[in-house]
Amino acid sequence: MPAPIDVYFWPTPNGTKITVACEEMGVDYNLIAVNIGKGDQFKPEFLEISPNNRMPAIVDPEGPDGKPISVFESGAILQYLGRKTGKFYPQDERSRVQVEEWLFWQMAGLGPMAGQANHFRTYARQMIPDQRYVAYGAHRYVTEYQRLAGVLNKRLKGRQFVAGDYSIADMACYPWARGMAMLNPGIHEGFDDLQAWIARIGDRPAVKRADEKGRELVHTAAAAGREGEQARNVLFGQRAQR
Ligand SMILES: N[C@@H](CCC(=O)N[C@@H](CS)C(=O)NCC(=O)O)C(=O)O
Repeated sequence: MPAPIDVYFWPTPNGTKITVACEEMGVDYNLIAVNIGKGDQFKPEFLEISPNNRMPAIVDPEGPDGKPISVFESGAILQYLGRKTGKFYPQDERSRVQVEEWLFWQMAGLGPMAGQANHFRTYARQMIPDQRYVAYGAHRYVTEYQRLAGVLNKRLKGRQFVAGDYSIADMACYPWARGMAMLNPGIHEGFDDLQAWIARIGDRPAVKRADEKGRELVHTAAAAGREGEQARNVLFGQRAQR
């Protein structure tokens, strides 16, 4: 029996990619709460494995040559787990290239733009007095998110999944697209193929199990943390460390 992997996690879209992947691939894992609203991401022991103070990260006690390995960045973690298990990350070069195209498209586009859109729509108005910047930022990033959602919708026309069979590319894109639909009702209006794909992925038992584990983690007393203004200051008041 392979030893369980430690998953440093909080149930955000980037975190959920990894619990979904573990559930889908049948990887045994321990969840370790990184309450980002409370500042757990700055703990020295976490920074040792994730120097950018962001979760998710993993530690696999049985990495290459049987020795432990840590991995940060959700895209790198998905690739690592896909290679390790041989699942949802095809080996044939043409298929793999397609999966990587859409994985990197998510990492560099869909995720960051969705994150900024939510920031300007939800948090920025509580952070700075000059609302003109807030309005411009919200417009800029919501528009760009919708452009990307349109690209994904077009890609999904006549396809069940983003890149061939169900893959780590779907696992990367799904939590962001779903999260945007939940926070911004109507944002996918007219994107019927995207909406059908969100429903299709959300129906998968592994995705439901991953969501349930995320909810359970947040409800544990150990994971409870700061809310509101304190959490906003932890997340959005960060400056360069020298
Ligand atoms: N590119 C990184 C982004 C990770 C990321 O932004 N994580 C957020 C939560 S979704 C986080 O840990 N935030 C903590 C902070 O901002 O201090 C990845 O995909 O792993």
